[in-house]
Amino acid sequence: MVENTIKDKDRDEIGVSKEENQFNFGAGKNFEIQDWKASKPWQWEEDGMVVTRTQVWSAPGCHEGCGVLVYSDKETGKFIKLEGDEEDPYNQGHLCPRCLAFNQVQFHPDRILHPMKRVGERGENKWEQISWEEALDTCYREFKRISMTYGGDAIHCHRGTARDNMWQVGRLGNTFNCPNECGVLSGLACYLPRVSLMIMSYGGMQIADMSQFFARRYEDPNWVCPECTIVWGCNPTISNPDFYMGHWVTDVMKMGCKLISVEPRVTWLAAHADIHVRLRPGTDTYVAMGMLKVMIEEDLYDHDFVDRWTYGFDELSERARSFSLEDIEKITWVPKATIEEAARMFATSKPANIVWGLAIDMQSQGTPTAQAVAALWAITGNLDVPGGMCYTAAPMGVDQPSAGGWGYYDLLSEDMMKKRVGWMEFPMYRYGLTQSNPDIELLEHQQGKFKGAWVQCSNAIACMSLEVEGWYEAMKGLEFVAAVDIFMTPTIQACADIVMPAQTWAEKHSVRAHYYFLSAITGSCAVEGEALSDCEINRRLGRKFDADEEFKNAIGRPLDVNGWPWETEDEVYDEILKPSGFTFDELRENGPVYQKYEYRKYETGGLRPDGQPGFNTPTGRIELWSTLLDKFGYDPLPYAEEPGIGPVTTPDLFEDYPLIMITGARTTSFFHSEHRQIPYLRQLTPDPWVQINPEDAAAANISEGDWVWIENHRGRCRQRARVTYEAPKGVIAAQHGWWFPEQDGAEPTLYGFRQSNINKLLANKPGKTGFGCDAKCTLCKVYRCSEEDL
Ligand SMILES: Nc1nc2c(c(=O)[nH]1)N[C@H]1C(S)=C(S)[C@@H](COP(=O)(O)OP(=O)(O)OC[C@H]3O[C@@H](n4cnc5c(=O)[nH]c(N)nc54)[C@H](O)[C@@H]3O)O[C@H]1N2
Ligand SMILES: Nc1nc2c(c(=O)[nH]1)N[C@H]1C(S)=C(S)[C@@H](COP(=O)(O)OP(=O)(O)OC[C@H]3O[C@@H](n4cnc5c(=O)[nH]c(N)nc54)[C@H](O)[C@@H]3O)O[C@H]1N2
Ligand code: SF4
Ligand SMILES: [Mo]
Repeated sequence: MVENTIKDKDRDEIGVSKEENQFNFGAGKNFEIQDWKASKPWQWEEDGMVVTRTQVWSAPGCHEGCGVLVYSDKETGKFIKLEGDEEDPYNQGHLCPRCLAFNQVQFHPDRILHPMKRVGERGENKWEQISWEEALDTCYREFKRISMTYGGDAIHCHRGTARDNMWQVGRLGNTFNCPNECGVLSGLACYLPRVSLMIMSYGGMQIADMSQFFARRYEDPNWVCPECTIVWGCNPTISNPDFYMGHWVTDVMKMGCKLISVEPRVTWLAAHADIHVRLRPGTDTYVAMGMLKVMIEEDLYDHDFVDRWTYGFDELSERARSFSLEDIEKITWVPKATIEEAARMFATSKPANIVWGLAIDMQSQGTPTAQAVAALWAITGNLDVPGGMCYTAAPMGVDQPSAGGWGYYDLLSEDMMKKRVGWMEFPMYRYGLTQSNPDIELLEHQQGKFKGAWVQCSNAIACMSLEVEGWYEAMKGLEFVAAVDIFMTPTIQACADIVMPAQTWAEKHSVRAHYYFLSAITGSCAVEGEALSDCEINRRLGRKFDADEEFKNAIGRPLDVNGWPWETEDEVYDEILKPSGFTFDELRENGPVYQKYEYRKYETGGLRPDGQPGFNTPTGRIELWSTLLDKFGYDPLPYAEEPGIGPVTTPDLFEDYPLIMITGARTTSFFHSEHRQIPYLRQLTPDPWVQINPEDAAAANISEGDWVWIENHRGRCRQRARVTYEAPKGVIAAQHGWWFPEQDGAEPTLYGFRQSNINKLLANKPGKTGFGCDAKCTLCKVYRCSEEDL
């Protein structure tokens, strides 16, 4: 057994040390670069247009950052069109409708083009254009006042889902002396339940290897095509989720990879799968435990890997054996034979991997679910092998700015770190993450602790918040709120005092540090109005605090400690890139730069800061029995429970609300709450829809296209019925993030954000570890809207 590198003292006090508490666990030290270079320069001229190679990352948002060629007018610099960059190894020229409709974003008449201040009461939709200086000075004055009067922890910095500006939100907050930064999604139920589990018991993050670590992709001789992949609670052909492209899955299918789909609906992938594990929503842990049981009892696991590299296999075996497949069949609706078949297919395919998704996080037992599913790839020896589940690295030592890894820890005192909401209650939050806990935050809001909010890239009340009215009231009651966005939103209308315009990706610079490559975002189009990049806004505001001796003395920050010491925006990027040896300009010249990728890093010492073989966990092994979960008082093994609300847990509610509800399955038309005002995209999906099985629809006298109420004990909203066998009998699937930019922005309408808001039916209720929430498995009933309702 190798020595423990995580320092117990640090962990017990405020978490782990700065170096260890980074997202980039598993970073290799080898910064050798792959022998590949884009054949085209970063910019050239063609037919009176300037063509620029860049990456799409944020505003309008997306997780991906696909490679595109942007054509702009040589004279005016105005955006003309874009094309997928076929040379880009990541998306290989593919584009979604959202990128193809980008011109309607760039030139949309509703874009926020100037800083504005509220002139009427909150919610009156009365705004007056102001200068940048006035906007930033007001923010500076107000956040300084709040921080000095009530403490920096009376401010909440709202961020949205992963985009380039995530770290900027946190760092700006730290500059105000604010430790609280997160999206308001209950239980941080987007990827982080999985990520935190992997960091704690696997010592880093793994992702299914579809050759994306190599610039030459499928052609690279080091890569091996998986023989089987499980797509679990994920719909990547639509969502391209979390730095993953759906077409990679269909590419390997064409090369012969078998597919298992663990999915209640008949998605395209489920319909094309070798095995469709059509489970009841929220019962994933039972399915995973059943598969583990079969693999262990039929001796289908990798003995060599398990013996040498894992910890707690016997205990896991005992736990898995305690489940009965007959019970699992009853609980999950999945025939015993299907579970056996899936377990055998996965365990006997070498290599095999799992593309997992949001449905794992969106159950209150997100942590044990992730633990059970990850154990499937661990005991079959699919870790860090070609075509398996591979450790990601901070490419060339550059932290992923999206994850917030970069730039923390130098501004907050240890005392302030301890005040980060949730860090004391939920110790797992201290591992590799920087977010506060939104569930406790909401309670503290309701007790009046919070006085101010910085809202950047988040549409909290229309999209992120499950407790919609709770967050609405909380944010409306604050003393000061400032927001940065590209469009007005219900959230901004409801609560903001100052609004600032953000640049789109076509207008700004940024850096993309992916799990395996670095690239420059070189937006070069003319800026619409007075928009600034998120980074520049934060840099300008942050520098006001840096220059304020009174503030620093009051909060006890040494005068020479500055959050934003850089004179220009590009200097920020040069700083981020420093470990790689590239400057921003050099990176731009080169196109995506791939670090040499090594497999089986646990054998060579590449996964641990001390260079020893093994994994970066307390035991140095993959912890199937987690020493850290145990230490924190949780069950160290994966366990299965019914969802918080459901036919078994709440039979009384089930009598009144007999349908199980999935929410938030993605569509290609929209990214979350965005794009509702983009004509091309709205045409694809004009109304919110809810999928309902034909038998359930017939029983409720609902026909295709009818407006229906979806209702439960918490509230109701209306969407249009899509009657389809895609939804299993007894289950509906409703969309999230809906508001109507065409409606009145003032109170009480606020762009109609309550009308179809499915989150009104959901509650803030995180799992025991503080991770996960039941957003994709609750109860409801559905009935037709009357004429009057419409
Ligand atoms: N019921 C239900 N609810 C859900 C989900 C679900 O599955 N079901 N999914 C949840 C998940 S996983 C997530 S991650 C959240 C997402 O929630 P959010 O991240 O809040 O959603 P978005 O609508 O993508 O982004 C919010 C705002 O950011 C703005 N924006 C986009 N890009 C930029 C930029 O570069 N700069 C700035 N300043 N603003 C920008 C957009 O215009 C938009 O107004 O929603 C959650 N809500
Ligand atoms: N076009 C588009 N792309 C997006 C986004 C977007 O808004 N629009 N959002 C981005 C964000 S922030 C995220 S987090 C990702 C999420 O992307 P994914 O991880 O793909 O998640 P979803 O599409 O929410 O759900 C995936 C599938 O889980 C199924 N499912 C529902 N409940 C359960 C269950 O209990 N168990 C199992 N096994 N499956 C279940 C649903 O039917 C759905 O098909 O997408 C990202 N990409
Ligand atoms: S919308 Fe599609 S093509 Fe555009 S960046 Fe996102 S995933 Fe890539
Ligand atoms: Mo997400």
